[in-house]
Amino acid sequence: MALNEQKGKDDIPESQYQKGVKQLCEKGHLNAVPKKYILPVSERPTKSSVEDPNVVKQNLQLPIIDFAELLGPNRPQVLQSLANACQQYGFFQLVNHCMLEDVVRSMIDVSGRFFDLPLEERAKYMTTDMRAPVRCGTSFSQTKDTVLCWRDFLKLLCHPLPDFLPHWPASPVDFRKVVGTYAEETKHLFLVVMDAILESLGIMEDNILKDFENGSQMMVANFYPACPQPDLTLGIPPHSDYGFLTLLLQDEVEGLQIQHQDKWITVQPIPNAFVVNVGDHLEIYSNGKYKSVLHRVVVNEAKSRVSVASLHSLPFNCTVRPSPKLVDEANPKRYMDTDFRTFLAYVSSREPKKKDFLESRKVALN
Ligand SMILES: O=C(O)CCC(=O)C(=O)O
Repeated sequence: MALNEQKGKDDIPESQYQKGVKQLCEKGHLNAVPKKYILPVSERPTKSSVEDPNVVKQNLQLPIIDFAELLGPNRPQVLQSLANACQQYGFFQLVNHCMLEDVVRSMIDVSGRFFDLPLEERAKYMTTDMRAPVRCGTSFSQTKDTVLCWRDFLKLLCHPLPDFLPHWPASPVDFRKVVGTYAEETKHLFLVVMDAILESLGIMEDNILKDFENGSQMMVANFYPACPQPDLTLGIPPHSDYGFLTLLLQDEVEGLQIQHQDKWITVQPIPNAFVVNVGDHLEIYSNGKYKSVLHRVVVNEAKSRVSVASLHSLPFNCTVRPSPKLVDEANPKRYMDTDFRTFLAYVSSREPKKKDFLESRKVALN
């Protein structure tokens, strides 16, 4: 018998939710979204601009940065496009990058196969300890969310790789090899893109690039099951990312939306491209010049979706502050210094809402 018939729609035991939304769908054969996932009307995604003027129906063409061009004679023009993208959208799509298509495809594939494993296998990695090297979970902030999100995730700490790899899942059998290769190549790509971003900010000789080589890297594989009533819930609620840059791979199913000029706009998946976004730390470091933009994930009735986000920042014990090169009398310091411990304490103490953390670091200017 279907789970929501067995217990009544609002009577699913809490422990069942903690096992994740994929398990809930498989056990429950759900034909309706359980109450625990139903957002208040004002927070629901709406389908079209007819229903909600804040949602634009057509897909947004994010600025496209051609990686090969960035490394060639047109670098100055590409740096200008990069600066425009980071200022106006906080997002761009990176195409023509150096990572082999096979590495990209295998990463999406092995992530899907991980979520296909029986619950008992995935449950080995379920913990609410935010510092765990491997953390399998569900929703956005599993222990704090009053309404749960329609997503399961696997978070992996990645750097230094030899320290963390032995903790990663050993199943599927090729998981460590595929994800390890992908993590290293993503880190390399991040360093090259970050170097260009520093140059686009006019910062050429800062030692920060050395720090990034030993910087933190966290990978999040997301699984969003098909949802019987996608208008009532979200895969991930509006949030910004904490680090300097996030490199996101999405499969061919759309779902990512970014806030642009007060509207939610869907990012069209481009095969083999990375969606790159500015995180809170880069907004702080650039003293507000580059924008860490709210984004969210909508789900759909027909297809499940897989994405993999790779979040990069300075080492966890470093302080992030506006670059002195971007602070002067005309541009006073707009953000307080911050570090990872402050961020963890902040998000552990409350239901993480929107850009709360970044807002909390802003200096009140007269
Ligand atoms: O699935 C996506 O497209 C976005 C994922 C995301 O925003 C996240 O993992 O923080």
